[in-house]
Amino acid sequence: MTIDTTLLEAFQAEIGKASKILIGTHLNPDGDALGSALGLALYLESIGKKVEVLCHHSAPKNLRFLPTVDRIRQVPETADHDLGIIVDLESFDRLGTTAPYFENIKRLMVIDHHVPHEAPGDVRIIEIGAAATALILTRIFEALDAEISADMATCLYTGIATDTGSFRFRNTSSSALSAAAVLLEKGANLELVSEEIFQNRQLSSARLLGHALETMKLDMDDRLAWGVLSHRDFEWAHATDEDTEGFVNELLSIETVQIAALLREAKPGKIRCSLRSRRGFDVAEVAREFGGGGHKNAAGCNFEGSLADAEHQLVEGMRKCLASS
Ligand SMILES: [Mn+2]
Repeated sequence: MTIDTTLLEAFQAEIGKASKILIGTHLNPDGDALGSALGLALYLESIGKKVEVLCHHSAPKNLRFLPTVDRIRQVPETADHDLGIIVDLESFDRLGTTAPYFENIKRLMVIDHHVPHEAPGDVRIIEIGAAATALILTRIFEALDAEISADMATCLYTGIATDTGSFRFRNTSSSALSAAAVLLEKGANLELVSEEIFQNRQLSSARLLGHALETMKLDMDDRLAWGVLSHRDFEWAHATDEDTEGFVNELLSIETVQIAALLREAKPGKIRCSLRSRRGFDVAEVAREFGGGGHKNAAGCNFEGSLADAEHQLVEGMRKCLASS
């Protein structure tokens, strides 16, 4: 993957004109969202820019190891930013409460790899084929011959490692692997990232995972699997929504399963769904039917109201998807 020269020039021109830059990313941030935002902030500061980083939510437990993570704010400390850059974001409302700070900013740039629903911004660097936003940024920094510090490398490596499921998902391209190699050379702390992200399950999370697997439901010759976690289950396990990270992949790892979903009601009446699929099955389409989105093999959507209703609707959508592919 190489960055288009015109886009690279546009990136440089926008950065060149700006002195105060506001970076934003999506709510419920993952490793790519925060790794990209913080890595970009470190780069911009290294070339003398004033930078603030906003996110609707603060960093989840497993991402608190990220260098400079404490700088993330929900509200900017200063005004008059002359450029906003939003990363890893396909739709404006995913900025949550930070959206107003970007809506009225002088110039706006978007760097992302999702299938875009909306196309805000004056400059859009959107590479749908890229495994992670952090991969796009790594390629930009390489093309600009930028100095990549060890902290920047750890942030960017985290983005690529998490969005590729530690280089196991189908989006793991040769570009993702070679960028990871470059970042390791620059001092990315692979051991820290691996331990913090992939071997750091809370006890509450382990209990809830056990429950989700035990009560898992199967359909269509065991090709469809889904788990349902009610608010009561969360209370029983003393768990929060972030404890369910990765559960849906456990369902998809079952030999026969082609489409998997996890429905969870961490807060009463608010149901969040994660969808995963093997090649050939487009769960982003299912998610879009319910106002969500994502990638072909990894998507999500939300429901309000009864968990049983949400389950009924989502399972219908998944059945249709499985039958039509
Ligand atoms: Mn991403």
